[in-house]
Amino acid sequence: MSTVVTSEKIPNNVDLSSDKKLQRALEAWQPKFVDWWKQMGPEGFQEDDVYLRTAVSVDSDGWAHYDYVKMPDYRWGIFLADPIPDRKIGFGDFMGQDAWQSVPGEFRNILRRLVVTQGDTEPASVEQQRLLGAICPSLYDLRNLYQVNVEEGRHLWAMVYLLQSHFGRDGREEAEALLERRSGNPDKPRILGAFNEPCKHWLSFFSFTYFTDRDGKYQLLALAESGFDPLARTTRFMLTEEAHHMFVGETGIQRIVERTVELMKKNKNEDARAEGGIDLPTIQRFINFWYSVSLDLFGGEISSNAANYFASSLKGRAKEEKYEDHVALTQVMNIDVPIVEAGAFKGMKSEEVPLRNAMNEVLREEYVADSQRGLDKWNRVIEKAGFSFRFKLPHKRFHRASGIYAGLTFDPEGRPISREEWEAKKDEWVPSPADDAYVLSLMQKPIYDPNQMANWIAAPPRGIKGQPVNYAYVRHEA
Ligand code: BYC
Ligand code: FE
Ligand code: FE
Repeated sequence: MSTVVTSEKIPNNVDLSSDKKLQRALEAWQPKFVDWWKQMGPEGFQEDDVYLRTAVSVDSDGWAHYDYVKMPDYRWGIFLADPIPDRKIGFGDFMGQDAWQSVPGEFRNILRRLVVTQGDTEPASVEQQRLLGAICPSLYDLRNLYQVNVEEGRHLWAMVYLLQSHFGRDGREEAEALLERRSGNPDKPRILGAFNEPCKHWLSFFSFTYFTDRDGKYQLLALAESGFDPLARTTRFMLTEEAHHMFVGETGIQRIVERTVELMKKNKNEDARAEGGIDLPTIQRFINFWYSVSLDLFGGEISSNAANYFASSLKGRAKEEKYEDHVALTQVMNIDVPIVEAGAFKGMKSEEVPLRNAMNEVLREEYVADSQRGLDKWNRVIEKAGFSFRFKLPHKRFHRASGIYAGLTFDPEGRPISREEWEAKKDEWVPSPADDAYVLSLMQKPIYDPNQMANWIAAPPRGIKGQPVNYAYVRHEA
């Protein structure tokens, strides 16, 4: 078991004090991070006590400590999962060799790029969510938002640790740049599409934590297989925290659905909006949006980058051990590719793609199956209430902005449609400005009384860490 030092400026289990140069570099970055947090982190609640869990070790029982903290004083630490003795590389061209403890020179650039891309998403999400406190449905939810935010901050630390400890001067420059890009800023945007989309209200927040954090889960699972052992160990521990983020999304939407069906029963026209709730078709549109932008995050269906990552044993498949073969040199995957001639869509054809080039699609398929589980649960709530509406994940081709379907128009069933038809129907399928305005209008009055819950969402069945639901999870003077 690795020793944990929490008394230092930067809590860690990587024996930071034995590497003075690295320690100085990280201690120099720390105040810049806190400045970024104060400027771009949660607005309006930085002085409040928040009931948060803080990672203090990587022990499977009791890795976290719960207490009130002011967010800028959160103890962001560096924690790597315990090493696996004599770990061997489990896939790709270097399969069977000893896992690397330092960066292989020939892969330095692509590995840095993977680490930077992962790292960039973490502060981006905090930026996207920074204004949500002012429209929160309860103190319970407010606390969950901030729990997610501080942990995304810690995930940034995890990647910055790798950059500072293994990539020399370029790593230090990348660590600075991670604090300089801004979500949604056209001059210095975050790297990946979904992380520049505005997250204006809590329906988007819950959809984001359900769908976009789930991309995080799959990308982290793929990186947890990495032959570069420090990356594998840090992502393994990040996954422990990630589970809560998806829980927040899944239960958040579930509670909205519970409340919606209650309001529908109350209304003689089964009209949830008339009762100040969020109607099911609106929820479906937000599912369509955040699911499709999250599908984009997996990268192109046919990707030489993905083949390179796999070949160089840097990024594997989720749970590589469940596959029989780990080299992927002889198999193919059939992918439906659009035929486009002179800019015009002519139909689809199935193409055999060498498996290594299809690794993004392999990971995306797992993500699709995992995403369905939440919808099944939400649908059971609707079914039990006696309504016939059911949520459905749109087709993988729907509303894509990257990969082979980008630039083409498909309906939610995946049928090709004309651009005119898309324009005429899109407001039924993805949220319109009017949907955003309606949802936001419900949230204008934030709830800071521990005994209250907003009208558009049901109370959770239980509180956090054995505390009651009406606990003062955030001590906020309204
Ligand atoms: N938006 O070969 P391609 C998380 C770029 S989420 C914009 O198709 P590749 C979290 C791509 O960079 C997990 N650009 O894709 C969740 C490439 O650029 P170049 C984040 C995109 O490289 C919630 C070009 O298009 N972690 O942790 O195989 C809250 C063609 O690339 C997008 C990772 O992503 C896009 N959506 O795969 C907080 C893991 N997609 O070469 C946190 C690290 C692609 O033309 N990243 N491009 O300049 C990777 O593994 C890969 O970079 C990707 C892309 C899977 C993202
Ligand atoms: Fe994260
Ligand atoms: Fe997350």
